[in-house]
Amino acid sequence: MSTVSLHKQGRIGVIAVDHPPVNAISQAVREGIITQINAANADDHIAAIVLIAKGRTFMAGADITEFGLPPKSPGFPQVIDALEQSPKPVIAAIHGTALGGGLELALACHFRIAHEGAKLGLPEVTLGIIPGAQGTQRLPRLVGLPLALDMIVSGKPITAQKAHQAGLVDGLVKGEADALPRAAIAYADKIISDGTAPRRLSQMEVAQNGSEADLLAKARADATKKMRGMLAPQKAIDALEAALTLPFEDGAAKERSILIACMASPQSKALQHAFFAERKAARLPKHAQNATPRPFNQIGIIGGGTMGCGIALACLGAGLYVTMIERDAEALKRARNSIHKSLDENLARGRIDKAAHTTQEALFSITTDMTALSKADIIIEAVFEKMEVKKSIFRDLDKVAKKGAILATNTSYLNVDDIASVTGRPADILGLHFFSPANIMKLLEVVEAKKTAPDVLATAMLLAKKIRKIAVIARVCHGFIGNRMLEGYLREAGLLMLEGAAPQQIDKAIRDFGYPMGPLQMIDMAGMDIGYMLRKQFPASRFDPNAYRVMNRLVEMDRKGQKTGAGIYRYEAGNRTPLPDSAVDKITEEEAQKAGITRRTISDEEIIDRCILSLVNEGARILEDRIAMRASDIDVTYLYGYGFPRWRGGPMFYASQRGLDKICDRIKQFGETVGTRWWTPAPLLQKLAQEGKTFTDFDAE
Ligand code: 3H9
Repeated sequence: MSTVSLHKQGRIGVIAVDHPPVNAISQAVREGIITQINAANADDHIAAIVLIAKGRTFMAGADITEFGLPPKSPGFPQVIDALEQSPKPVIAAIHGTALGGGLELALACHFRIAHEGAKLGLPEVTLGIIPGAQGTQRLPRLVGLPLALDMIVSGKPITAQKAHQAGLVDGLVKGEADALPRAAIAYADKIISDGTAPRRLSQMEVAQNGSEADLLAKARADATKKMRGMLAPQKAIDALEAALTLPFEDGAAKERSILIACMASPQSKALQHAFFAERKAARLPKHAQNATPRPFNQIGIIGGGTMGCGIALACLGAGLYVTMIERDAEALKRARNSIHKSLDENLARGRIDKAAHTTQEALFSITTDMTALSKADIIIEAVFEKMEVKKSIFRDLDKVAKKGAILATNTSYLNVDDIASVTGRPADILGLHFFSPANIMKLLEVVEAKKTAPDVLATAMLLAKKIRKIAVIARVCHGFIGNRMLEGYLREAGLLMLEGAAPQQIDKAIRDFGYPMGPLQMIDMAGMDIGYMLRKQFPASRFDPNAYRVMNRLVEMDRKGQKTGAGIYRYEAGNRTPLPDSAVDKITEEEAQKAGITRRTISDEEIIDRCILSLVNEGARILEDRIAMRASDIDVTYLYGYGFPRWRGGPMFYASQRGLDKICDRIKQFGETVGTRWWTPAPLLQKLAQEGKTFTDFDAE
């Protein structure tokens, strides 16, 4: 079967692209479309042409795997020309998603119809580039500047309905998806009988009313604020401005030169890495690849606190039955109210409709009777982070759960092998580490314990997909991937404070690096007492004696963070803005003196390197210990669980991009200035640096 075929249906030539899984516009697709357009135009029996795609979607964009490789002919401009210049009318018939280059090809066609379930968008900025197949020039000509700005700068797709209202598509096809080919033929037939001439968007002008300069300025300001640190959105606005001020050909040339510059940028490489890393993370390890997931539709959740309720909401949203267990009537009432309140809020904010609200209410039940879990397929324990409490629950579960049920713990630090060992079914046990709030946060660490069965792992990954989480597989160690690395990051923030950097300097430096918030703001938000209690559970020798001096004192003064109105920062009533506090400065100075530390001026560069390179160094150990399967999994963990800036690709990609030799040297430098206990390069890092390799090379091997 050829990648692009042409068949005739009456007077219509149907060009069908068939390039699974998403009909990405590879060289073969580009060549095929040109060949078949020429063939259709040369055929006297064909009066109009339909461009359609087979499989689950219309073309989802340029083939990203070709990026960075030498260009292969024919390029996009030739395909666009062939479509737009066709003397016979060309109609794009869209189902699934028309994204990026896919939508740009559709815009080069003379008319567009779409199935009602389709989505249309130009998501290039999410890959650090701009639409480069004249999308920035044609889209505003068709739908006007405001919507074009919205779609291109945000990168978010719009629904077929909205596209229809805006004139982006000329016809909307209702019913089953297989109605589209018939509707496309009917539409083309009508174009022929009406004698409608091809409509070429490049020959139109962008409608203008004098508000354009303001719109562009607002878009630039919004992008600076909402897409902090990202270059592509600003560049996309430049290209859209060209559509207003230049003739089509010149605007298209400007777009192309911006695209080429963006393609070469470190940001686009990082964002493309993030795209593929996210998809790679979903792949099971070899030993589980042939495992058949166990069927599931009933989820048990033990514990109705913030975490348990968040997990329940995520499961309800996916249409799963949830039975929640609470320990007494009062806790039960609180958890039930919390679930109903959240569902009501979702309804009020338009996140779900009335039917979904009713369904989700009906899917939920709560009781204090553990035996209600006897039918559950997957049971997730989400109680207090204490080993003895968890073990006791798993002993009970072992008695109650049906044979073959999967028993998961939502621990964020504790040893899952130890928890599994108290049951007679360790193969059915694994960790599912959700991040709070669990109904919102995308990351799920799936922790494979020593005895976890392959089909249990496969089931957990399927559950993650169903509840729309980005799952990363981790193995057992203290804190798994994410929190094990976080320890060093927070340690350095604590030490930097003691050594002389003000909290606001530390947080600003990390925000300027691209995080949404700095480490100390984060600690205040999460509550300092959590770390305080957790540290008490482990031997003091695993922590730096100075890192938590200030935080410990603050907790002991009942300054736990935002929730007590004061922590590392102070907060005014009803306001979450962190304000500097001289009382904390005083405590810090006292603690530095006790620790024998002479405070000094610290540069932002040192703050960034100490916080970020501590992540990288521990990440290298995690990789070496096989806690993570791939460096890119560590990146995904940090992008989705900890706010690491996506346009930097994740800590491991960032280090690779900077050069592992340079990273190693910097770590050794810190070893000389602040001590070697934490600042000795991980053996894997040293090895890769010596061999001139990157973490990406390590993944590829
Ligand atoms: C562009 O178009 C530039 C233009 O302006 C022209 C410049 C000249 N290329 O996501 P999934 C793979 S930039 C290559 O799991 P879903 C993906 O890696 C592009 N491969 O499926 C995965 O591979 P594997 C603008 C691609 O159903 C498999 O397909 N377009 C591409 O959850 C399945 O993908 C975009 O940014 C691609 N373009 O979601 C759209 N897309 O199985 C990017 C996917 O080996 N794509 N693959 O892991 C998407 O957003 C989603 O894939 C989509 C389907 C929503 C389409």
